[in-house]
Amino acid sequence: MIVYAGDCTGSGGLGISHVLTSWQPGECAIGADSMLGIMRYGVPPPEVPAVDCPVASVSMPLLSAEQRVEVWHGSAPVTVHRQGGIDYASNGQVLFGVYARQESNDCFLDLVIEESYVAIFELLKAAGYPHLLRTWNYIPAIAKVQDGVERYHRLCLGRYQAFTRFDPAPEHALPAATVIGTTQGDVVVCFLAARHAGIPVENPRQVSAYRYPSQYSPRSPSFSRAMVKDWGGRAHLYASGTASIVGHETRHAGDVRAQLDEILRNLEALLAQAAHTTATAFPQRAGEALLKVYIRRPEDFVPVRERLRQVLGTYGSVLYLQGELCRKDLLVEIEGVYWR
Ligand code: 3EB
Repeated sequence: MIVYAGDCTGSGGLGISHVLTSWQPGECAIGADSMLGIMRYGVPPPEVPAVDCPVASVSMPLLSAEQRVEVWHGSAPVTVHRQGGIDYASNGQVLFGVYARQESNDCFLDLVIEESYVAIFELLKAAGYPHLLRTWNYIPAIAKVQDGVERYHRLCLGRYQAFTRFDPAPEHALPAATVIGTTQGDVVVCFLAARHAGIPVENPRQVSAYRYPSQYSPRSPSFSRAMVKDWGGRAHLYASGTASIVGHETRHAGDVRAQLDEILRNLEALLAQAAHTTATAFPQRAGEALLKVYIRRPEDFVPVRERLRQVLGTYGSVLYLQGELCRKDLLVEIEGVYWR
């Protein structure tokens, strides 16, 4: 049963749907042969019907009662591959991949991440989908210190190394991204790539993450605030995990409600900037969207949901997840797919 379906019409279109985990094959209007990938969240992750496509299993509690998974699907049949630990599916225009890696004690996270991204870039080049549009990085114990360096900082370091190896000046082609901490399980990197480039968008209210001062990380985070991609008739905007950050500083430490309102202002500004740079309007409340809301403390779920419902009404579909955020003072973060 599809709860909320994104667009998947037109040639080469890409759709994203939130589907109840209780769905049975045949009951779901998405053709099994056009599924590019599934992202499932839960501890343990929910069962999904056996379909031949990459499945990301993220050990992260789903706070909403309704169990849903996110399905990425196209309008063309996919071919599915497995190569060096990476599962990926492509359909001629878009490639969706999942790289899940178990960590060993003798390997620091920067090296794990560098190797993962090098493998991803090599795969994308070889497969003919060289443009990385969007990544999701789910990392066990993201805030833990590993040999004197916080693991999020190690992630930034390893990611930076990999990006600069393939492009000495990657600032203007960085993908949108999310980095969230999990409590257990593999390092999971999901990614979306295309044959043709998208347009990265920055947020005028925020310092570009790749220009953050070094107090946040020895190497600045390699991501853009959003990526706009025209799939041929339909345009999508992938908003990176957006937090209560203005300039480069956290705002409203300790106040989840004020952080949420700051995030909504940031998303508003991001969508306005996207309209300006790409000449495509993505209205925050009149268009369509799928959102994922990451909440640090489970007790903040109900007030956050109440406030979001107040602001957004019944617009779009929202998954509420409990995860650890990259900075200790952040309580909530929102990522989104917008389309029109
Ligand atoms: C921030 O804006 C909040 O390192 O890829 C959000 C989304 C954050 C992605 C990343 C980090 C990343 O800095 C943290």
